[in-house]
Amino acid sequence: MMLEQEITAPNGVVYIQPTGLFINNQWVKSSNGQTFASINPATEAEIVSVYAATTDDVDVAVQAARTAFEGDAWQSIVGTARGALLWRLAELIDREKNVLATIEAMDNGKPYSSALGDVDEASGVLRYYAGWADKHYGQTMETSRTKVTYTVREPKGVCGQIIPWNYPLAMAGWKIGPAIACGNTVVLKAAEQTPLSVLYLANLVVEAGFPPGVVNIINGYGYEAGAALVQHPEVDKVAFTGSTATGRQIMKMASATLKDLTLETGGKSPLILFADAEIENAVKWAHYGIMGNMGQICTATSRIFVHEEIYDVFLHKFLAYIAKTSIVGDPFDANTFHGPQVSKAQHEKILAYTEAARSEGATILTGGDIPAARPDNKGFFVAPTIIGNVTEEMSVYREEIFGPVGVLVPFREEKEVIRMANNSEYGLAAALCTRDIARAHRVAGKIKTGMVWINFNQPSDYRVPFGGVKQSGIGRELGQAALEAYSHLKSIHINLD
Ligand code: TXE
Repeated sequence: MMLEQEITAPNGVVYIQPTGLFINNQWVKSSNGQTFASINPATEAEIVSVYAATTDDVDVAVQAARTAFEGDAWQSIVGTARGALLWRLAELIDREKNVLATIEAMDNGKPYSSALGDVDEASGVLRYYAGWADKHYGQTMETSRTKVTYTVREPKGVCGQIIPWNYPLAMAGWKIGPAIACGNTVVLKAAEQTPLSVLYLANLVVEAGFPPGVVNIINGYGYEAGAALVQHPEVDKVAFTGSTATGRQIMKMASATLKDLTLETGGKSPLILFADAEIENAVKWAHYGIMGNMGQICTATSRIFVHEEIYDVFLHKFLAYIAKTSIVGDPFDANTFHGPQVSKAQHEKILAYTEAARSEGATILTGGDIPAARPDNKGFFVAPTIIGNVTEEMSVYREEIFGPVGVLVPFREEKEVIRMANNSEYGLAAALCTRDIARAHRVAGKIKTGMVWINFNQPSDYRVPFGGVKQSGIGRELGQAALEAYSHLKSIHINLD
């Protein structure tokens, strides 16, 4: 197999797809030649195969990142120059917007229009951290007349970054931006389901002028390449976004060398609609909160609590809104809101949840199955699904489904809904709608999550910290907070006596 292949995407875009491992600014094959196929989830057809890193390949990538980190070129570079590299990469991403969004839509299944938004997110976050690269520094502190004491910010070193498949490009931007701004070098591993867009990004890394070994991008299986990256003694920090189960395994593996960790894992986020909520707004954000990106958002509000006074009117409007807005179809059709799930495994997992809900006595209010109409009767599509009549013990209420499946739960008292919202092992995000400003602040303060949206839902902002509490993660990404995650403080004491 070659290291690149010409692809004609379903929308007619023709481009050259890299398929190798990107190490030291060069494309290489995996050491034993192993590959895996990337599938277009809308058609179930293979797009192309890519090389999958072995443990040995991970070692080569980590050594490249280590050599780059210790080397003069990177050690002598100042923040302003690192910022310039990130800025140039952002410019190139914008230049390649059409191709990148095409790859993302084809490989992930998300509508092309949303994929364009992901490309903007990737370049936006890189520009944001380009700005920080020379504005993150230590302090001088007064201790005594005979001493001078100051702190400096130092990079952590080689960062192993493992990203999921729901927002590949955007997640690559979230991870690479702060790491490079702080002066680290990285080995980034993409998810098996969506290997393609980050490989295209790798060519832009070279074009932007990054020294070899500073940004390395590989594909590979989680249990093999991912685990090797986490366990590698030369990796100083691991940043992971993915499932809570894998997060647990990573934590265990990282404990061997007490690695610094940032984990962004699962969620079962609540949306609370109070009786005084502006109803059309509530409907719109309830819909986006669970149907956006086909429900494959870590902060998806999959538990929707509705005050009993507005339950009936909300339900009526919500189902009508879903029917009108969640148009199922080909990701490249401009009318499509709702593409396929990312993979066959996810498709099956989601349908198993709706089946379990049915057999446990819940009521499927809409969806619950493969949509009646699919393009060419193919693709991993799941109909937008809302389930009522659930109990707090049911798996659809408790577990992260990561699909377009929400449960609707009536409530009467504020105290009661806060208890129910917090009754979860997760604590990533929450949203609430009310016109009562005191209630909004009070409830936001009582919800045990890392993020709360009031009178809207979901849109994160790269200027604002992102992350969870409880089993939804450790540490924060985005905003100034991410700089803490990618640098440590060194204290210098000078004796003047
Ligand atoms: O996730 P994994 P999967 C949740 C969601 C979904 C479920 C399963 O509920 O249904 O996870 O998805 C790498 N050592 N989320 O199986 O396994 C893997 O290669 C090191 C929520 O795809 O967590 C990929 O790059 N790495 C989530 C990444 O981890 C390992 C987004 C994520 O895969 C590894 C995705 C190992 N042992 C799924 N095993 C969110 N928080 O947004 C796997 N990986």
